[in-house]
Amino acid sequence: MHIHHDKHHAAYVKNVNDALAGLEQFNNPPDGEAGVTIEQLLGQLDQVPESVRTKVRNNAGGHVNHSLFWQVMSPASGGTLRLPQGDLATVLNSTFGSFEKFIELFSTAALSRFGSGWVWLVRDSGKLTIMDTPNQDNPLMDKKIPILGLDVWEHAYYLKYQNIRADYIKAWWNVVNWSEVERRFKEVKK
Ligand code: MN3
Repeated sequence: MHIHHDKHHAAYVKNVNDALAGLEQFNNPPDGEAGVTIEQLLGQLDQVPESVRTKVRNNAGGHVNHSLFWQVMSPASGGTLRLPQGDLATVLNSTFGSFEKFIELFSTAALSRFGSGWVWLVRDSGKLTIMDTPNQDNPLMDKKIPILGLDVWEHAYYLKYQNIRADYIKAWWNVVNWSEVERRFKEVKK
């Protein structure tokens, strides 16, 4: 996770800054305008010049994805120590049948994602759904709001789990920070 953060995530940050460096509209908004957050940028990639659009998509996506990823994990916070509570628990149960069923469906999506990508729990038109994205795409590119995300690129697990993605996914549930997921769920309910 240290290498993942210090090398992989850092590279996305550097690359998106490089890609946006010459673009005044994303760096120096006119007086009185608030500018564009990196999350907003993901929803308006069509406004990025075509010459750097793919680079911005991949690296802004990489930054936003990993920023969420670190926040939805914490040591000894998940697993059986602390399960989702409150409204999130209620909605997970009503949407997926049970918490265990949600874990099973999310894990299957994570295992089935071919190649590099991510699996997400998203808010979509008032509902919670599981989706996956290729590369560093983020649900915000499709107007969906992620509240939980799992990196299933090989770089996320190869050093510790080699090619056994299933073991990585299983272990990851032990460090999911449900308090943070609940906080994000409340935010998108507003
Ligand atoms: Mn990664």
